[in-house]
Amino acid sequence: MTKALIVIDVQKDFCPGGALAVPGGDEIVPVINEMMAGFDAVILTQDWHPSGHSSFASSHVGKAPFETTQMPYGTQVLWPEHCVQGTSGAAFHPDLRRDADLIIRKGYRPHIDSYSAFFENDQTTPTGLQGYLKDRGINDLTMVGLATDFCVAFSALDAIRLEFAVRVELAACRAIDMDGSLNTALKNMKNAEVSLG
Ligand code: VGL
Ligand code: ZN
Repeated sequence: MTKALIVIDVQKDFCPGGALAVPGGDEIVPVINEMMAGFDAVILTQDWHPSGHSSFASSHVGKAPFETTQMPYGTQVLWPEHCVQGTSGAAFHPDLRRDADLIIRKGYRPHIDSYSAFFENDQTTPTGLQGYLKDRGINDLTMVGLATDFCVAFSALDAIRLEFAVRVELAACRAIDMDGSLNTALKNMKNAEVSLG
């Protein structure tokens, strides 16, 4: 088994004080830093939206953050503006170790959001991560980061579909948890046989 740690979106905007703060988001940073030594590869993902991105409520007339809208690819939650390319909010948490092998950016196409590290929300546009892992012979993934119920869960479910062995280390994740989204995500991951720690 060649094992990778996939660190999802540990960025300033998802930590307390940020534009889309996840409660306790910063608490996981030392836990993740500590875990990094135990893997053959460490990969960071970075949510990376152009300004005016279609996942922002401000891009839709009459919509407020956390409402939903219909996109060509299905229902999309509308978010506060966050992780805009090149802004300080899009930067990694300042204490997160940066000595990773790869940083993969996602959410940079204006008209489509991307929760998963593998595919955008249309479930078909690839980010390239699958090819990278395959080329390196990596078949075993541990996922940590933000947020459990969105980007971490979508990444874990896609990884199972792509036939990786997948573990989500819940002690190194934090959730947004809106309208029962955390319970739904946990249930979906259990049903898909993601190993939950
Ligand atoms: C995320 C909402 C919007 C995440 C990213 O990282 O879970 N959530 N963009
Ligand atoms: Zn985003």
